[in-house]
Amino acid sequence: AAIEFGLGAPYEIEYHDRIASTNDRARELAAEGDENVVVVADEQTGGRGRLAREWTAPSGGIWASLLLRPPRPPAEIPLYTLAAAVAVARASREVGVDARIKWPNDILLTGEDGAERKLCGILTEMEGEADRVSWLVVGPGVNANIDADALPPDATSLRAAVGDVDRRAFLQRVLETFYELTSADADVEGILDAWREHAATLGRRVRIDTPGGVVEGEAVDVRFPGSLVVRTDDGDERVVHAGDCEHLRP
Ligand code: BT5
Repeated sequence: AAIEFGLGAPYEIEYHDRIASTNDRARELAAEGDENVVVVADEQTGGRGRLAREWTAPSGGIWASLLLRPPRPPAEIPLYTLAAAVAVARASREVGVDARIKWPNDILLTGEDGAERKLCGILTEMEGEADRVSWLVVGPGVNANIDADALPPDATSLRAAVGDVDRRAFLQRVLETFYELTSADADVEGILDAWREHAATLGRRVRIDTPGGVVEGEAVDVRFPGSLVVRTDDGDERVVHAGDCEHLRP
C-alpha cells in the first residue's frame, strides 16, 4: 500500500513481517523493472552490512530499502547515502535523541557513560554505466524497538535511549526528508549542508584506512559527492572518497 505523504513523495511500500534482507528483495524488484518502492521488514534473517558483514536485525527494527532510478551518474551516488543519513538523524531528533552522523554512513548516539554507539547503518548498492545509474538501493537499518542486549555490544536502540517509537511515523519522516533532499529540483549543496548540521565527525581527529594508505588528521569538511576532507598534521588537505573507507576510527 502506498503511504500518504504530505510532500507527495511517490514511494510504494512493500511490507514483510520477516525476510532475509530488504536490500536483496529491493534488488529483485530492480531486476523486475520496478522503481520508487520501499521494502520494509519487521525482522531480517540475513541482514547485510557493507563488505559482506552481518547485520543483526531482530523483530522491532526499521529495516528498509529504497529502490530508486535516479537520473544521476554513479559517481554522485554517495549523495544518496548522505541524504538517507540526514533523514534518519532528523527523524531521531524528532523523537528526542541527539543522533549524529559518523562519516560516511553510521548514525550514533552518545550514552550517559559518554560512549558512542551505533543506532543505524546504511547499505547502498547500485548498478550502472559510466554516466547513468540503472538502479540504486539505499538501505537504512534503524535499531528501533529492540532491547540493547539483543544487539552487538557497540550498538544501541531508540528503545534503550527514549523508549519505543511509532515505527510507521518514523519511517514516514525519514522518507519525507529523503525525498525533499533528493527530489529533482533539490540541490547538492542542500544535502551537504544538512549533513554538516548533523555530523559527529567534523572537527575531530580521524584515522582512515584507504587503498592508498592511512590518512590521519582532523576531519574538516564534507565535499561533493560525499568525500571527507582531512587536514593532516603537516597541513595538507587530503580528500577521502566514501567508497575508499574501510575503517574510520575516532
Ligand atoms: C552497515 O554496515 O552499517 C550497513 C547496515 C545496513 C543494514 C540495513 S537493514 C535494511 C537493509 N537490508 C540489509 O540487508 N541491510 C540494510 P557496516 O558499516 O559494514 O557495519 C556492520 C557492522 O555493524 C557489523 O560488523 C557489526 O559490528 C555491527 N552491527 C551489526 N548489526 C548491528 C546493529 N543492528 N546495530 C548496530 N551495529 C550492528
